[in-house]
Amino acid sequence: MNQSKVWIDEINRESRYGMQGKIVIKMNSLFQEIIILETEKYGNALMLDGCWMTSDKQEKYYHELLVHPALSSLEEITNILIIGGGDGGTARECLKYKDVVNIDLVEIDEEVIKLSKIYLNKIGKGCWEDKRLKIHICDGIKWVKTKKDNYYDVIIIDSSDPAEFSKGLFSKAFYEECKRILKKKGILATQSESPESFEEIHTNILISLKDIFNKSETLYSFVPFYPSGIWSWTFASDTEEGFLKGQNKDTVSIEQDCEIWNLNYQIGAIKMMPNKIYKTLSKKFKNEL
Ligand code: SPD
Repeated sequence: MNQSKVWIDEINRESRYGMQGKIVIKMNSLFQEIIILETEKYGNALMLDGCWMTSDKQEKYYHELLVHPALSSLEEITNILIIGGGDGGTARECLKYKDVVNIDLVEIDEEVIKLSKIYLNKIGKGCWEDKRLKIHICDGIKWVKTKKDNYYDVIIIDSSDPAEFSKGLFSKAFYEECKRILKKKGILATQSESPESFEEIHTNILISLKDIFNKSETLYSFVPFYPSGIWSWTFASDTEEGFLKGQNKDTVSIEQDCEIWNLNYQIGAIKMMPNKIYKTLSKKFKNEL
């Protein structure tokens, strides 16, 4: 059947962020509504519960900035935990580091992985066949509670926006558990929402991470069809050494392979904190920023 194109919008208060295309999949999993839309400009796009997650042709704005600031700054990376990330984009970027031995990808919704393997395979690419990647269909909050102390080098939270089943991933209790299972020099990386369209959630994430870890930095950049376009990623650690300084031996070759991220871009993005966010944080952290 020759299906006609429709507009699908993410509604964020009184704004809409939409794309036009053909619906490839529209279904309800145990957790959420899943839509895959085939568009001309952005390729196949994934929407979960009314929120855009990713698409073939804009995902690098998101995944490269979530992964490389953390991984490029560690000399040794053995074990990585990805919470969420069922489209495979985050795992694909992590697997570029040759020393990575094991990645636990913990995704609550099996359907997201199954559909991504079929319809978003330009994003995950070969990650699904890489033996270093282990898939666990499980709630990330439960997963971290079962792991022993000092286990992961990097924990990456590639979540959707806070919703009934995912809001715990934005809580202080969850970040504390992450810190417990991170190695001493380990880094937590999380998407930290938009300073414009989710300002309160965004500042709460930054405040929680600053309260819990010795160091944290937030990068600001763009994801074309997320609400308001401006997005953020936050990195936190207790390390005293070279935090976000690009010291991994693979950094130069990975920079050459990336479309958006490089160390210069990263330095600029760290300086992009909107002044209103800076002022909010300054009230609490005074001379520590
Ligand atoms: N508003 C959308 C936030 C989604 C962040 N996660 C996207 C998943 C891509 N791997």
